[in-house]
Amino acid sequence: MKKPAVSPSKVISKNEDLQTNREDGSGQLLTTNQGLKVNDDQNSLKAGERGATLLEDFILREKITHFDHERIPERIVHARGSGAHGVFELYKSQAEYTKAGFLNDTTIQTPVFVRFSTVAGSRGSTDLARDVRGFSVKFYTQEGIYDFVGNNMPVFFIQDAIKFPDLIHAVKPEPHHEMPQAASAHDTFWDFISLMPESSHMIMWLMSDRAIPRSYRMMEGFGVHTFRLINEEGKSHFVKFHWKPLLGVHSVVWNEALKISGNDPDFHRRDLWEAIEAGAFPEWELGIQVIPEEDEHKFEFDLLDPTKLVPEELVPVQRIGKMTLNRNPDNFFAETEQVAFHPGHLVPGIDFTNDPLLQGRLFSYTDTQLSRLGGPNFHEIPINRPVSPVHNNQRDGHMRQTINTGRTSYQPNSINDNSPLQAKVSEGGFSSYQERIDAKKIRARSDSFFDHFSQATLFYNSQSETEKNHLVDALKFELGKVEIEDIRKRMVGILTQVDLTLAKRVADGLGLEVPSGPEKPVNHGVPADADQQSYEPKIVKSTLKSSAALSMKDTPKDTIKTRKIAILATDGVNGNQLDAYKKVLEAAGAVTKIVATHDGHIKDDSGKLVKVDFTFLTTASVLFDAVYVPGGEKSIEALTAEADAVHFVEEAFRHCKAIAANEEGVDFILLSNIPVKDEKESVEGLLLNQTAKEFEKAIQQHRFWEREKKGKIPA
Ligand code: HDE
Repeated sequence: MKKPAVSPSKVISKNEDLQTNREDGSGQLLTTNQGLKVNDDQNSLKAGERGATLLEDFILREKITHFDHERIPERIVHARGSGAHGVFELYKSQAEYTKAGFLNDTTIQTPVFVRFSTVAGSRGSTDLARDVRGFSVKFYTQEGIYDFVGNNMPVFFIQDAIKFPDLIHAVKPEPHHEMPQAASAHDTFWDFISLMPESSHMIMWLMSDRAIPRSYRMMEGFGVHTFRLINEEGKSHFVKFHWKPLLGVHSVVWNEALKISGNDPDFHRRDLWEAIEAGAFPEWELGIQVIPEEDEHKFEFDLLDPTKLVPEELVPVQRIGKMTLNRNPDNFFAETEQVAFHPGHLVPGIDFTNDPLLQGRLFSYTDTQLSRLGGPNFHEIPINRPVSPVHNNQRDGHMRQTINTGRTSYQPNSINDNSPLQAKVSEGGFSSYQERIDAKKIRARSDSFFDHFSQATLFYNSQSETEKNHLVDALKFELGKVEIEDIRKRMVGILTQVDLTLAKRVADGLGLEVPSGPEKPVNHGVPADADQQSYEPKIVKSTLKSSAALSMKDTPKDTIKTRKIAILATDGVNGNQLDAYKKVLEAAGAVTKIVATHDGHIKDDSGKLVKVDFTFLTTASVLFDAVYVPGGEKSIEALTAEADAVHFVEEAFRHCKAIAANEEGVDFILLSNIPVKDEKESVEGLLLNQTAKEFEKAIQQHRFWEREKKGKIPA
């Protein structure tokens, strides 16, 4: 095993590093930016009390000028995001595969900063858009910054970086009227997709419930591309990176997502923030799929093709470490907005492959920061600077913070003994993996990149019945919003190549005939002089029929930690029942909230005051994971008279959530539109006069999809 890169006592915490830049005005006197104490921050300097304002007022000018320039361009993609600090701990040295210090030394806690995001929407858009989620992790390692810049889906829409601007232009609001915001359900997106069969696999993921996560804390992360791990001997292995959330992978339903967007567009941001504030630190395990270099061509697909995943049945995921997010940022702009990720921020022991999508990204990420963060010194912004030393001859530029001392800023030099000196590989110097390349310079796509459907089919076949239903509904919704009928038809043609039943179900929903196959020519993305035929998708059948890891069905369902439970109660509630349920649920780590007909406090049946968290005006069932209705004659009378209270349980039922009720609370359920005749009738996830422990077990299941089969209730 390699020697530890550094002893733990020497590890610089990012938190300490940031301390030098923190400012706290508590109890301090107000000053200008020049440190001048300000005497009057209420009135500008005028010629007389009612007089014109004087240009001389440098205090007013400084304040207004700063304000005028307080916005920077939002990210062209992934503009909407939320961040948190944490640590990464390694379970076992991976020296066999990589010499990266943070993947060798189990005694080091590597500081990380993570940013989750949606892709298409603007900075202020809803968290619940049907979209891919970004999953970026900045590791502040002892050998420099390593950025993992991934998504919550393991594949991508396109195979070559040159198509990225087209993809994003197609999904963003349409240029003539800037609509719709944060949504792919419009003509230009599906026009592009229907002409790009290579996106079929990603479309399956995007139309699945993975695109509407319950929480950032409950989604997976993927590096997407195949990367390389390089060990001390210089041997390379291919690797796919995964993040597996310890809370399991959970989603909301589409009808719920639409309503959350209105009720709390910050739903995911708030969820992450509140969990960390409450000390319920989100955790993910880092997984790797390692493939020996010799096996590069052993698969039915090309490892360099980012529209393909490596099924876990073929190469198991080894869990090698754990990331825990344990601290919220102090300041959103300084940290979450200014953080700059780049898949090209590497450490020795990790390297790229020739995936043509990855190769293009390696250009884009620095380039975009130049306009977003205003110049080449963005690495000096506190959140971006490494905890390891930086020495080079790069100088000057906008907003330079470092004061480089000495006469030389060039190399070779004799004046400063040639410093800073290049590092030998044995001293930790980075040296690119020496891959053998013997090829023509050519604009082309590899023949091995033309199987566009086999893994889309594999994904579809791996879904549970419920997941398939949701995927069909998502396609019917999205294509139903498309106005140009030819685009809808072309998409159904593409779907015939994924699965005929899928195509038929979507076509039925759209009132279309199922075509015998994709339109010809199916692919308009053909170079001018290329032979159309050679760009036709190849029909390859995957030998693997299904892969359990692609479904969310069997991911862990053994905890209710951080789940939000609404307790519907008002004056006269049965205090014993309320307390007993609260105790059990909170002991299991859930968060309970009292939702009442009025704010302030309610009085239970023994006269005890109970604090109200929300009224039916200030919250909604879609913001909770489960609902409990305790008994109490007066309380239930008032709730029955409150239409929003009845709607609350009906909607929770429609969204397949666990619902519990006791005594008079059961009458409340029976009076609602929830299809249950009496308390003896067994309905999945509906717990009438049962114990709080039973309720806890039900909440662990997250959702009771069986209910959907019996039809939706109006809610
Ligand atoms: Fe990005 N991407 N991307 N991307 N991407 C950006 O960089 C780009 C791609 C991803 O939280 C931008 O700093 C190109 C794949 C995340 O700050 C930009 C291509 C994956 C984030 C950019 C891709 C990603 C970005 C915008 C195709 C998953 C948010 C702001 C060649 C593996 C990072 C920025 C954050 C952000 C370019 C494709 C993930 C413009 C050209 C594939 C998570 O540079």
